[in-house]
Amino acid sequence: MQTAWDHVRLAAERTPGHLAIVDDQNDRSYTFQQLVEEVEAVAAGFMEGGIGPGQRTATVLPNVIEHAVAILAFHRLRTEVCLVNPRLKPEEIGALLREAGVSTVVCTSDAALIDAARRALPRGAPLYTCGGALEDSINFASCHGNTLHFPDWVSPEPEENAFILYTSGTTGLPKGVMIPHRATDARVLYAVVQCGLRHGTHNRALGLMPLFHAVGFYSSFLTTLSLNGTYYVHSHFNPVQAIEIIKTQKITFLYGAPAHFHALLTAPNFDPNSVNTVNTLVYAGAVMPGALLDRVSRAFPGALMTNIYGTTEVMNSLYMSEPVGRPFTLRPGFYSNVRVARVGGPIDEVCPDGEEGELLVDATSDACFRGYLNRPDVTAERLVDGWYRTGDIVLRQEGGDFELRGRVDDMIISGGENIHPEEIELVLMNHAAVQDVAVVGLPDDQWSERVAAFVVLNKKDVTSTALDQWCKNSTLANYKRPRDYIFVDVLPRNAANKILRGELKKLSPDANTE
Ligand code: 01A
Ligand code: AMP
Ligand code: MG
Repeated sequence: MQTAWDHVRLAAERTPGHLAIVDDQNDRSYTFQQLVEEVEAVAAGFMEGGIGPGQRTATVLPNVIEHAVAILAFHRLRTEVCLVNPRLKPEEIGALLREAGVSTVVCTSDAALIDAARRALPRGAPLYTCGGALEDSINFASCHGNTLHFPDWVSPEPEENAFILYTSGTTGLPKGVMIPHRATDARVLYAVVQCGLRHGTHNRALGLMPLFHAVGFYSSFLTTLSLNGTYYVHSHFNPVQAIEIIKTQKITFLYGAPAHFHALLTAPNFDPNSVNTVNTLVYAGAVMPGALLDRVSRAFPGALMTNIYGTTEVMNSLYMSEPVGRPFTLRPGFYSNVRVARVGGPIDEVCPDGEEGELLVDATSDACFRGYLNRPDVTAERLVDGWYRTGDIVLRQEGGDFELRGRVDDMIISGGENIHPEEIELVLMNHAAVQDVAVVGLPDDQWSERVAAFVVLNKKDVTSTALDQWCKNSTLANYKRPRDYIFVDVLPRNAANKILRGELKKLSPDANTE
């Protein structure tokens, strides 16, 4: 078993002088040797701040270079790292940090976030900020300890948590997915086996995917470093700048959500000649609409393209090489053992080929998570007798390929982010003018699915702009806000009073009347 830190330090032994990571904000870059030294120095700084093995730590950061360093330094100290999405509102972030019982946080220098983090931490706990220290926080840039007496690296037990990654649930706080160190190798290897990567210093990756998601950390960042390639930091996604980096740095490996590729192709400076060094193009997180798939493949004619289906919980399960013309077709990956079971039925009620059912994934694979933090109830629902219930509806074709058909639940995937309608409905229902509301995902070229709210107003009148402002002022993260409001007289419901979301999806958003 190699942990993430092992992958990086062993890569550094192989090519100490090769560039490991390059920052897009300033001139900073680290060779593998310098990266190891930087991580050790920061880990020593954390240790002087009282951080040590067995504790739970957290980051709330975009893809800045400090984020990569902080994660590795926390692993070097054998802490369990909670990676929290900085796009969540401070109130929700604070609740997650409290729930996880973290001993320290590295976050941005946003005052409201610092305040929320401070209130979630035990009294006197160190709080590190990137981009300047505020109030009683410590500037991360000055977190360098003395490595002279720093303890030698002791590998953690395979079942120790490397990470707590978050995935949103129907209601309430996002669930913490506990990922052990033994999962690391499998979570890195699948991309090498299935996406056409080879070991070597020729690999140059642009870090499009957020480091706080499974794909961003394991498949983009760690895979690149373990191959002795160079990871180019992209601190805030900006398609114009991304194209500039691809061109000037001769990027070879791009791993993104469909929404990243949509943005790149629509950027004013996009030119296939600027991106022709890309030879490995991978997307994951959502279906890439067929029309976009065609455009991407024409824009990157020299790249081998792979569609990767996976989950935070079990990582890669299905994939498709050269997906053009078959956006919903996937096949099992090299370590996956999957089955299709009747929706709502027991796990051994396997559906015959050609029949829709829920995709179950072998949970005995090394890549699999250990359960949800503090949520034995949900863990027991999703992890059943060695199988993980994905919640995705698929159909197995006779030849062994799988076709993705939808979701068991009402989850929307916008830009590769999961959004549960219930969470948004709750916020909108609290508005005085809203009598009834249902949120659904509508097909969208940019976001794969876009959030739309069908609203029944009571006697009070309200505009969609006012409802949007209401959401902005709520605890809901901004990216979850509805992009369309459609005002209707009544919501279609069945005899059991359940909203018929399928019927709503058929209503054209052009029916929007403000
Ligand atoms: O009205 P405003 O100003 O608030 O609009 C803002 C944002 O709210 C909005 N926005 C979004 C989204 C979104 N996902 N859906 C709808 N709206 N994200 C942002 O866009 C306006 C501009 O805001 P921004 O902060 O500048 O946004 P960008 O930086 O341009 O963000 C767009 C991105 C596509 C980059 C961002 O959504 C993103 O990074 N998405 C990728 C998410 C991802 O990494 N998904 C994979 C998760 S791992 C789980 C998984 O699926 C998997 C798959 C395979 C696991 C394992 C395997 Cl093997
Ligand atoms: P998460 O719950 O954040 O780990 O996201 C995993 C979910 O994203 C899966 O259950 C799928 O619904 C969706 N997903 C991930 N990759 C793909 C893909 N390549 N195509 C379609 N849906 C995907
Ligand atoms: Mg942006």
